Amino acid sequence: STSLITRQSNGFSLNLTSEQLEIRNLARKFSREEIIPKAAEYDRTGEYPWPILQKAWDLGLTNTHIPTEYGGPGLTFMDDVIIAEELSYGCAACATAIGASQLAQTPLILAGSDNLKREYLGRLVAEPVVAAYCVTEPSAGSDVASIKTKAVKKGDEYVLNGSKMWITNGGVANWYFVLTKTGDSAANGFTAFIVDADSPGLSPGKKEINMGQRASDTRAVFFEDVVVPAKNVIGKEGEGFKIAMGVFDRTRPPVAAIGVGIAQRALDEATKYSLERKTFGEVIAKHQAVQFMIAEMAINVEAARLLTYKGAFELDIGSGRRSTYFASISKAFAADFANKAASDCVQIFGGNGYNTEYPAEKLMRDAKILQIYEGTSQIQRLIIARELLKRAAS
Ligand code: CS8
Ligand code: FAD
Repeated sequence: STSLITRQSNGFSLNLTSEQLEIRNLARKFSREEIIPKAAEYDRTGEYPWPILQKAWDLGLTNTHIPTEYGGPGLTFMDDVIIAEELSYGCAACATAIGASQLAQTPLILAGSDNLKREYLGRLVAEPVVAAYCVTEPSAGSDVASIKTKAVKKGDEYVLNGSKMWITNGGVANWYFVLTKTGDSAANGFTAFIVDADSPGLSPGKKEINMGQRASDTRAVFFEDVVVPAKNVIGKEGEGFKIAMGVFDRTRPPVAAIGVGIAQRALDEATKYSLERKTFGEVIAKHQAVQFMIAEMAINVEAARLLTYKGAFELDIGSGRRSTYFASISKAFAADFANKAASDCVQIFGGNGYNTEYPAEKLMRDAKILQIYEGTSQIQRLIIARELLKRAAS
């Protein structure tokens, strides 16, 4: 893959390269033409947006991190956040369905054996199927180290028992990344696996009916004596926790990008509406209180996008240092601001903003989960403070 650094050898630049602009235009056109017209209907029915995913796959807008040696496009994180923003501008549920599959691929790309990569990344390249990332459990979300799903080694196999909760793509995945507990400490007591969806004993629960992103497929996933070959361990036994944390460092900037997409859409819809709607004899855009809400949205959209690019840039420079700090800063800022922007968009639409005939309320429902999944806004702050204090103390 072409790294951002080699593309921008003149030093610091806020210009997108011609290649990045091309990628953005492709994703933008797709989002405007194929996603926006159908988003409200998918939201209403909760149907999984397979036709959209299929077309995104055809265009090369999914599986972007899969390296070229495994048949993928090997794009950069910068490319990825550009795509994620455009897709979520159209519909955040579609961006999440695609993003969750990329989340599941990341541990494999990061730490999987060549054979595992060939097999499981290969499937995603061969046809438009998706994967899922199973960490959270009914009694453990923020506190990953307290998960209970067990993997017990028997010869050349492991037997998995336990249940996962809130798994995106839980009912539609071809394979699952699964974090299990195999020892005592966070540092070396967890083991990560790739598990085939058709493994006997693995069963997804019912589709959860959520507040927003309703076309995204969220389910519990149950494991009852599921036999997994030892070759499906990612990395080595005991390395799972650190692999999962390393994955979040790489997937939080793309989640931030979903927030930027929602916020930009909120700004655009609010601006357009403010120039149409009249009160007291003039368009509401003439009222300073409305202008200030729009200006505030613009300030924060720009800031959220820059922080997201910074998170991606830190990953693309590949210096080997942990990019935990910027990943969490971008995710926390964009997630929190997307909620403010969507709420202000509803406000500018007035009563119409509260109604499903207009796009504003969906943005607000879709934004909320960004403060919860991939680590809550509180957990991002905990991580940022830990990173900061660790540096200050050293
Ligand atoms: O529990 C951690 C945490 O991140 N919690 C949040 C959980 C979370 O984000 N869940 C998301 C689930 S997936 C999801 O929601 C998908 S949404 C749908 C898809 C959308 C796509 C668009 C924590 C709170 C950060 C840390 O927990 P602790 O138990 O306090 O662990 P620590 O003591 O900090 O660390 C234990 C060891 O791990 C090492 N570590 C920690 N962070 C990292 C990173 N990289 C590598 N290694 C790491 N970032 C740490 O150093 C410890 O090892 P030592 O050897 O002891 O030094
Ligand atoms: P809890 O951990 O119980 O937290 C409850 C509240 O307490 C939160 O406000 C939290 O911020 C706060 N809190 C907890 N600990 C602290 C602390 N130390 N300091 C301050 N505040 C704290 N998980 C996956 O593994 N894969 C997926 O694909 C996936 N997709 C999801 C999709 C959806 C739609 C949803 C709803 C969730 C998804 N999740 C997924 C799970 C998600 O990551 C968790 O819900 C999230 O990490 C929070 O965990 P929890 O729900 O158990 O909340």
